[in-house]
Amino acid sequence: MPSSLQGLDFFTNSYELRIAQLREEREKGIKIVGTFCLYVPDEIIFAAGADRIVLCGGRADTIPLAEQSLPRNICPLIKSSFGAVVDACCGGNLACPHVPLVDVVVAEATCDGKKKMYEILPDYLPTYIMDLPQKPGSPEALNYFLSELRKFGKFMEDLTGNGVSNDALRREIRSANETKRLLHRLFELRRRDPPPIRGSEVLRVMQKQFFLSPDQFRQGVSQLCDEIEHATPDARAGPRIMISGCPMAAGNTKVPDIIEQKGGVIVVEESCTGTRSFWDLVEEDKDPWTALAERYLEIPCACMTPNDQRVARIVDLAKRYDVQGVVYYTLQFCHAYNIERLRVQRALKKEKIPLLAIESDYGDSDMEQIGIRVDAFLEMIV
Ligand code: BJ8
Repeated sequence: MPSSLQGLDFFTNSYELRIAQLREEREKGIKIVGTFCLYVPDEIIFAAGADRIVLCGGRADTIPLAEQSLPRNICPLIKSSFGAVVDACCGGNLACPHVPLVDVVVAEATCDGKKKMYEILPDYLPTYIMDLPQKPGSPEALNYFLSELRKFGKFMEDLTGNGVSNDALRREIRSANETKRLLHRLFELRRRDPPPIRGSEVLRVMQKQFFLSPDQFRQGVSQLCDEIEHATPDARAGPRIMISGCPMAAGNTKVPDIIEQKGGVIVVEESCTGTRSFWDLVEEDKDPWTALAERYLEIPCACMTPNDQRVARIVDLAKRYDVQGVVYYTLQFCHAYNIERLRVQRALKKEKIPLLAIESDYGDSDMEQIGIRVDAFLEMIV
């Protein structure tokens, strides 16, 4: 069903503009950084005068190429991302325009699959790897991460020839916080009954957050919020659903599309393409490096241990959005999110909120089966 929200067209139409902008920047010598994870602070990249795009792959067509080098039984996001790099760097024809725009990849030590893929990436693109403390709540974690951020800042200075000053960092922290506040405004509107925008539409917007420039993205979200606040929404009756789990990179909308086709109403997503990217702001009134280190260590990613804050966040969001059921989404072979499901399920059970676990890849062979399970779940919770 086509959307009645015209503000969504902005995001579709801005794609070519952004590609042209990035090409122009490269011609002027501005460095473009490719990243794969929320843990790499955009604020440092922008403060150094560089630009960034996120290279996480959500497309299925780049996977066979990746499987020529990587094992088949690893997460599709890793394979899709790697396949796009190999294709672009070896003159392939899959027309992924993002990779050739990138001067360098800034990667991060998160899950095993990504870490090992990053060891092969330098065969194709210059790669810098930022380390992360695996126990972010430990007393040593903050200092360690702070030193990693400073090293990364130095790397960016050497790459661009620009200093990363505290003033520039503060400016970028304020800018990123502005984006986060706007997303809070959009997500707040989704608490309405019925919500004024579909979850699959919000996901497509959120995916653009990782591609558009901050200014472009804010313009689009702001216009969308203005429109929603003044529009009469289409009636959307059905059980209120939260999706929680792995990120859904651009090109991957399979599960939300199925949930909505079956009559579920998605009201919030606890993922890196949902609340995890914007929920917590960076403190603006302290040393900017420390403020960044503190905020980024709070990202509730299942690669970290223990990850109590994620479990608490999910319960909190479920209550806040009057959620009637949680669809727990794991990308195939993502052990971190898959195993953490158990703790999430127990916490939700205490609140009498049912959970449906779906593990899937980027193919379409399981669509019918997922549809049957979603159907049964929705019937159970109404
Ligand atoms: S902060 S979720 S973006 S690591 S690649 S962990 S799906 S097996 S993407 Fe992630 Fe950063 Fe955490 Fe977010 Fe699993 Fe696949 Fe690994 Fe993945």
